[in-house]
Amino acid sequence: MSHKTRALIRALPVRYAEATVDYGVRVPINTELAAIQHAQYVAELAKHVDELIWAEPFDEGPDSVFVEDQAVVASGLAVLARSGHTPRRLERAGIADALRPFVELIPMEAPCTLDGGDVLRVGPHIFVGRSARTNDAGISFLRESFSPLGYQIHRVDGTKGLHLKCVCSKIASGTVMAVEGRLQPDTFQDFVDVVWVPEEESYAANALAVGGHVMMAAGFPTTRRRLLERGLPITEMSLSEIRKGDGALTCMSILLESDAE
Ligand code: CIR
Repeated sequence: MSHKTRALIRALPVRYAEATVDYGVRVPINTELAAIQHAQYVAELAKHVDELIWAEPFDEGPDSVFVEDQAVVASGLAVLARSGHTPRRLERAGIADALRPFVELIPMEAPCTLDGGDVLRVGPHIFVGRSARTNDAGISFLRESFSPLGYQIHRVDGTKGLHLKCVCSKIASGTVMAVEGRLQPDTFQDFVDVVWVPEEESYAANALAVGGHVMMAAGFPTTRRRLLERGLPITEMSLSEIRKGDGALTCMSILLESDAE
Protein backbone atom coordinates (compact mmCIF):
# COMPACT_ATOMS: atom_id res chain seq x y z
CA MET A 1 0.00 0.00 0.00
CA SER A 2 1.28 3.48 -0.80
CA HIS A 3 1.87 6.08 1.91
CA LYS A 4 -0.88 8.30 0.61
CA THR A 5 -3.85 8.49 2.97
CA ARG A 6 -7.24 8.02 1.39
CA ALA A 7 -10.88 7.96 2.46
CA LEU A 8 -13.61 6.17 0.59
CA ILE A 9 -17.00 7.85 0.57
CA ARG A 10 -20.29 7.59 -1.30
CA ALA A 11 -22.95 10.17 -2.15
CA LEU A 12 -26.09 10.44 -0.08
CA PRO A 13 -28.63 8.25 -1.91
CA VAL A 14 -31.83 9.68 -3.34
CA ARG A 15 -33.78 7.35 -1.04
CA TYR A 16 -31.92 8.36 2.14
CA ALA A 17 -35.21 9.36 3.84
CA GLU A 18 -36.01 5.59 3.93
CA ALA A 19 -32.80 4.70 5.82
CA THR A 20 -33.09 1.77 8.21
CA VAL A 21 -33.79 2.82 11.78
CA ASP A 22 -33.43 -0.22 14.00
CA TYR A 23 -32.27 1.50 17.16
CA GLY A 24 -33.12 5.18 17.07
CA VAL A 25 -36.61 6.63 16.86
CA ARG A 26 -37.89 7.13 13.32
CA VAL A 27 -38.45 10.82 12.67
CA PRO A 28 -38.82 12.46 9.26
CA ILE A 29 -35.48 13.19 7.63
CA ASN A 30 -34.88 16.52 5.93
CA THR A 31 -32.97 15.24 2.91
CA GLU A 32 -31.82 18.68 1.79
CA LEU A 33 -30.26 19.31 5.15
CA ALA A 34 -28.83 15.77 5.16
CA ALA A 35 -27.12 16.53 1.85
CA ILE A 36 -25.66 19.73 3.30
CA GLN A 37 -24.38 17.90 6.38
CA HIS A 38 -22.86 15.17 4.22
CA ALA A 39 -21.18 17.77 2.02
CA GLN A 40 -19.73 19.47 5.11
CA TYR A 41 -18.44 16.09 6.29
CA VAL A 42 -16.79 15.41 2.95
CA ALA A 43 -15.24 18.88 2.84
CA GLU A 44 -13.78 18.46 6.32
CA LEU A 45 -12.51 14.96 5.59
CA ALA A 46 -10.80 16.24 2.44
CA LYS A 47 -8.62 18.48 4.62
CA HIS A 48 -7.17 15.50 6.49
CA VAL A 49 -6.46 12.90 3.79
CA ASP A 50 -4.45 13.06 0.59
CA GLU A 51 -7.25 11.76 -1.58
CA LEU A 52 -10.97 11.03 -1.51
CA ILE A 53 -12.22 7.98 -3.38
CA TRP A 54 -15.85 8.19 -4.43
CA ALA A 55 -17.69 4.88 -4.74
CA GLU A 56 -20.34 4.80 -7.46
CA PRO A 57 -23.60 6.17 -5.97
CA PHE A 58 -26.18 3.52 -5.07
CA ASP A 59 -29.51 5.32 -4.98
CA GLU A 60 -31.54 2.10 -4.55
CA GLY A 61 -29.88 1.53 -1.16
CA PRO A 62 -31.23 4.03 1.39
CA ASP A 63 -28.34 3.25 3.77
CA SER A 64 -25.59 3.29 1.15
CA VAL A 65 -23.95 6.48 2.41
CA PHE A 66 -22.84 4.44 5.46
CA VAL A 67 -19.93 2.83 3.64
CA GLU A 68 -18.05 1.84 6.79
CA ASP A 69 -20.26 -1.21 7.24
CA GLN A 70 -19.21 -2.75 3.94
CA ALA A 71 -15.50 -3.38 4.45
CA VAL A 72 -12.73 -3.64 7.03
CA VAL A 73 -9.43 -2.35 5.69
CA ALA A 74 -5.94 -2.63 7.16
CA SER A 75 -2.43 -3.34 5.85
CA GLY A 76 -3.47 -3.36 2.23
CA LEU A 77 -6.23 -5.90 2.78
CA ALA A 78 -9.98 -5.34 2.66
CA VAL A 79 -12.38 -7.89 4.06
CA LEU A 80 -15.65 -7.25 2.26
CA ALA A 81 -18.31 -7.61 4.91
CA ARG A 82 -21.51 -9.56 4.55
CA SER A 83 -23.99 -7.18 6.14
CA GLY A 84 -26.06 -8.36 9.05
CA HIS A 85 -28.96 -6.45 7.51
CA THR A 86 -29.86 -8.41 4.35
CA PRO A 87 -30.97 -5.50 2.11
CA ARG A 88 -27.62 -3.83 2.69
CA ARG A 89 -25.69 -6.67 0.99
CA LEU A 90 -26.46 -5.02 -2.35
CA GLU A 91 -24.25 -2.09 -1.39
CA ARG A 92 -21.08 -4.18 -1.36
CA ALA A 93 -20.33 -4.54 -5.09
CA GLY A 94 -19.80 -0.83 -5.63
CA ILE A 95 -17.57 -0.59 -2.57
CA ALA A 96 -15.48 -3.52 -3.83
CA ASP A 97 -15.07 -1.81 -7.20
CA ALA A 98 -13.90 1.41 -5.56
CA LEU A 99 -11.41 -0.36 -3.26
CA ARG A 100 -9.98 -2.76 -5.86
CA PRO A 101 -7.27 -0.45 -7.24
CA PHE A 102 -5.83 0.10 -3.76
CA VAL A 103 -6.11 -3.09 -1.69
CA GLU A 104 -6.47 -6.84 -1.94
CA LEU A 105 -10.09 -7.92 -1.47
CA ILE A 106 -11.38 -10.94 0.47
CA PRO A 107 -15.16 -11.37 0.35
CA MET A 108 -16.90 -12.73 3.42
CA GLU A 109 -19.34 -15.54 2.61
CA ALA A 110 -22.36 -17.12 4.37
CA PRO A 111 -22.87 -17.93 7.21
CA CYS A 112 -20.71 -14.98 8.24
CA THR A 113 -22.33 -11.67 8.96
CA LEU A 114 -20.50 -8.52 9.95
CA ASP A 115 -21.02 -4.77 9.81
CA GLY A 116 -17.90 -2.59 9.77
CA GLY A 117 -19.52 -0.43 12.45
CA ASP A 118 -18.75 -3.27 14.85
CA VAL A 119 -15.03 -3.13 14.12
CA LEU A 120 -12.70 -0.77 15.96
CA ARG A 121 -9.04 -0.91 15.00
CA VAL A 122 -6.42 0.73 17.18
CA GLY A 123 -2.91 -0.01 15.92
CA PRO A 124 -2.42 -3.79 15.95
CA HIS A 125 -5.60 -4.39 17.98
CA ILE A 126 -8.95 -5.03 16.32
CA PHE A 127 -11.95 -5.01 18.67
CA VAL A 128 -15.07 -6.61 17.20
CA GLY A 129 -18.51 -6.27 18.73
CA ARG A 130 -20.75 -9.33 18.73
CA SER A 131 -24.09 -7.74 17.83
CA ALA A 132 -27.38 -8.33 16.03
CA ARG A 133 -25.45 -7.52 12.82
CA THR A 134 -22.16 -9.37 13.51
CA ASN A 135 -22.12 -13.08 14.29
CA ASP A 136 -19.49 -15.50 15.60
CA ALA A 137 -18.61 -16.71 12.10
CA GLY A 138 -18.04 -13.12 10.99
CA ILE A 139 -15.67 -12.53 13.90
CA SER A 140 -13.78 -15.78 13.12
CA PHE A 141 -13.48 -14.76 9.48
CA LEU A 142 -11.97 -11.44 10.48
CA ARG A 143 -9.53 -13.23 12.81
CA GLU A 144 -8.44 -15.66 10.08
CA SER A 145 -7.97 -12.80 7.63
CA PHE A 146 -6.05 -10.35 9.80
CA SER A 147 -4.13 -12.53 12.31
CA PRO A 148 -1.54 -13.54 9.71
CA LEU A 149 -0.82 -9.83 9.22
CA GLY A 150 0.01 -9.41 12.91
CA TYR A 151 -3.32 -8.15 14.21
CA GLN A 152 -4.87 -9.33 17.45
CA ILE A 153 -8.64 -9.72 17.27
CA HIS A 154 -10.58 -9.09 20.49
CA ARG A 155 -14.24 -10.04 20.67
CA VAL A 156 -16.44 -7.62 22.60
CA ASP A 157 -19.72 -8.95 23.96
CA GLY A 158 -22.71 -7.09 25.27
CA THR A 159 -23.14 -4.54 22.47
CA LYS A 160 -26.68 -3.35 23.11
CA GLY A 161 -27.02 -0.66 20.45
CA LEU A 162 -26.66 -1.03 16.71
CA HIS A 163 -22.88 -1.36 16.57
CA LEU A 164 -19.85 -1.45 18.87
CA LYS A 165 -18.76 1.92 17.52
CA CYS A 166 -22.02 3.52 18.64
CA VAL A 167 -20.39 3.54 22.09
CA CYS A 168 -16.69 3.95 21.35
CA SER A 169 -14.25 5.13 18.70
CA LYS A 170 -10.58 5.83 18.20
CA ILE A 171 -9.58 9.43 18.91
CA ALA A 172 -5.79 9.24 18.55
CA SER A 173 -3.04 6.71 18.14
CA GLY A 174 -3.46 4.17 20.97
CA THR A 175 -6.46 6.01 22.43
CA VAL A 176 -10.21 5.50 22.28
CA MET A 177 -13.17 7.24 23.83
CA ALA A 178 -16.06 5.23 25.19
CA VAL A 179 -19.37 5.75 26.96
CA GLU A 180 -19.35 5.14 30.70
CA GLY A 181 -21.50 2.15 31.65
CA ARG A 182 -21.90 0.87 28.08
CA LEU A 183 -18.78 -1.30 27.95
CA GLN A 184 -17.04 -3.38 30.58
CA PRO A 185 -14.28 -1.24 32.09
CA ASP A 186 -11.70 -3.88 31.07
CA THR A 187 -12.86 -4.15 27.45
CA PHE A 188 -9.68 -2.55 26.14
CA GLN A 189 -7.46 -4.18 28.79
CA ASP A 190 -4.04 -2.51 28.83
CA PHE A 191 -3.88 -2.27 25.08
CA VAL A 192 -5.27 1.19 24.68
CA ASP A 193 -5.87 4.30 26.74
CA VAL A 194 -9.56 5.17 27.29
CA VAL A 195 -11.25 8.56 27.67
CA TRP A 196 -14.69 7.92 29.17
CA VAL A 197 -17.61 10.18 28.30
CA PRO A 198 -21.00 10.36 30.05
CA GLU A 199 -24.05 8.37 28.94
CA GLU A 200 -26.05 11.52 28.17
CA GLU A 201 -23.46 12.36 25.50
CA SER A 202 -23.30 8.86 24.06
CA TYR A 203 -23.93 9.99 20.49
CA ALA A 204 -20.66 11.95 20.59
CA ALA A 205 -18.67 8.80 21.41
CA ASN A 206 -18.54 8.08 17.71
CA ALA A 207 -15.90 10.48 16.48
CA LEU A 208 -13.62 10.22 13.48
CA ALA A 209 -9.87 10.44 14.04
CA VAL A 210 -8.16 11.25 10.78
CA GLY A 211 -4.77 12.75 10.04
CA GLY A 212 -4.16 13.67 13.70
CA HIS A 213 -7.49 15.51 13.83
CA VAL A 214 -10.82 14.56 15.44
CA MET A 215 -14.15 15.22 13.76
CA MET A 216 -16.90 15.13 16.38
CA ALA A 217 -20.63 15.76 16.61
CA ALA A 218 -21.60 19.30 17.62
CA GLY A 219 -23.47 19.97 20.85
CA PHE A 220 -21.70 17.74 23.37
CA PRO A 221 -19.77 20.01 25.75
CA THR A 222 -18.32 17.40 28.13
CA THR A 223 -16.96 15.28 25.32
CA ARG A 224 -15.59 18.35 23.62
CA ARG A 225 -13.84 19.43 26.81
CA ARG A 226 -12.33 16.00 27.38
CA LEU A 227 -10.90 15.91 23.87
CA LEU A 228 -9.50 19.43 24.20
CA GLU A 229 -7.95 18.52 27.57
CA ARG A 230 -6.07 15.81 25.69
CA GLY A 231 -4.73 18.46 23.34
CA LEU A 232 -6.59 17.03 20.36
CA PRO A 233 -7.51 19.36 17.51
CA ILE A 234 -11.24 19.00 16.89
CA THR A 235 -13.84 20.09 14.37
CA GLU A 236 -17.50 19.94 15.37
CA MET A 237 -20.02 18.83 12.77
CA SER A 238 -23.83 19.17 12.66
CA LEU A 239 -25.24 15.71 12.13
CA SER A 240 -28.95 15.93 13.01
CA GLU A 241 -30.15 14.29 9.78
CA ILE A 242 -27.38 11.70 9.73
CA ARG A 243 -28.32 10.71 13.28
CA LYS A 244 -31.94 10.23 12.22
CA GLY A 245 -30.71 7.49 9.86
CA ASP A 246 -28.88 5.81 12.79
CA GLY A 247 -25.58 7.09 11.41
CA ALA A 248 -22.64 8.97 12.85
CA LEU A 249 -19.15 10.11 11.90
CA THR A 250 -17.20 6.91 11.31
CA CYS A 251 -20.07 5.36 9.32
CA MET A 252 -19.68 7.63 6.30
CA SER A 253 -16.13 6.73 5.29
CA ILE A 254 -13.57 3.97 5.11
CA LEU A 255 -10.05 5.16 5.87
CA LEU A 256 -7.12 3.70 4.01
CA GLU A 257 -4.33 4.87 6.24
CA SER A 258 -0.81 3.89 7.13
CA ASP A 259 -0.65 0.90 9.47
CA ALA A 260 0.71 2.91 12.35
CA GLU A 261 -2.62 4.63 12.79
C1 CIR B 1 -28.30 0.83 9.31
O1 CIR B 1 -29.20 0.56 10.11
O2 CIR B 1 -27.61 -0.05 8.82
C2 CIR B 1 -28.08 2.27 8.92
N1 CIR B 1 -29.30 2.97 8.97
C3 CIR B 1 -27.08 2.93 9.84
C4 CIR B 1 -25.71 2.36 9.69
C5 CIR B 1 -24.71 3.11 10.52
N2 CIR B 1 -23.43 2.58 10.30
C6 CIR B 1 -22.46 2.58 11.17
O3 CIR B 1 -22.65 2.96 12.31
N3 CIR B 1 -21.30 2.06 10.83
